[in-house]
Amino acid sequence: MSEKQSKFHGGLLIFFFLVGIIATLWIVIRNGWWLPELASEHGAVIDRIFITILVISGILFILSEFALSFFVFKYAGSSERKAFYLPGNTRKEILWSIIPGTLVVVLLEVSAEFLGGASLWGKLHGEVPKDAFLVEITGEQFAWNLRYPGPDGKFGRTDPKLISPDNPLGIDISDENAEDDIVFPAGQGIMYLPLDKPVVMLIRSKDVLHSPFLPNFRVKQDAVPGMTTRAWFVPKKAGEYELACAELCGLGHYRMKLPVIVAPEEEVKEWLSQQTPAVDLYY
Ligand SMILES: [Cu+2]
Repeated sequence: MSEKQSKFHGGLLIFFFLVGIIATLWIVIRNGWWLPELASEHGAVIDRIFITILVISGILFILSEFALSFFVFKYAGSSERKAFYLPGNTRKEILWSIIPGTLVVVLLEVSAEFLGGASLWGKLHGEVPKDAFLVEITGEQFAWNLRYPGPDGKFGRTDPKLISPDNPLGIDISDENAEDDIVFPAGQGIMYLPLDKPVVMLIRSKDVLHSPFLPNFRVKQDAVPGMTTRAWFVPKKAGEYELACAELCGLGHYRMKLPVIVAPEEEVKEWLSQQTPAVDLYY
């Protein structure tokens, strides 16, 4: 490669880097750069950790990209200078492994200990509050099934062998806990949640990996076929929100959204009492 070509390539790298920055800024200024309005109790801790990591890694990213483009440009191949062979330098290699390694550990410690990450993790993955509001969400390509436990507060048994077009979750209606369950087949439900009350979301999948994502509540948890995963949170702001699928699950992935409404508990109870229980659907 000639010296001219080489300089040209270095210049191109800087050019595309700048184009990337300008395009990113443009998107951010146009659409906003942060997650939608925070509406859950624990979300502030997540935001704090998120921003801290973003700022630190963002600064490092920009510095290293500029250094990279600068060196590519400055030390471009030259006909007057011979390329020379570097056999490797163990001391330097150890150094540039230890420095980023230490930085990652420091970042981890800072977010876990000082920003509240560890205790929040313990809280969200430990015992769920006893008086929580239950809702079950089951992903399938490409929509969400919903189920509420009904007045008894217990979900009835399900069996994959009972799944049919009329019984999309395979509810076993001979189980007494199943009779009052309220089922919304794929794409027909609303996630109606009580304000200021812990909500436990039981998460399942009928086919592949999905991931219910509630950006306003800073909640995201994978739906894994063959098991029930769980997420819980406390909605702190009434309003209308949206749940999306955050796991690329196939061609119709973008269609997997579900309306979410947060309202005072009385209103949610009233709405639930107007829905048809499983006993009327499956007997
Ligand atoms: Cu999905």
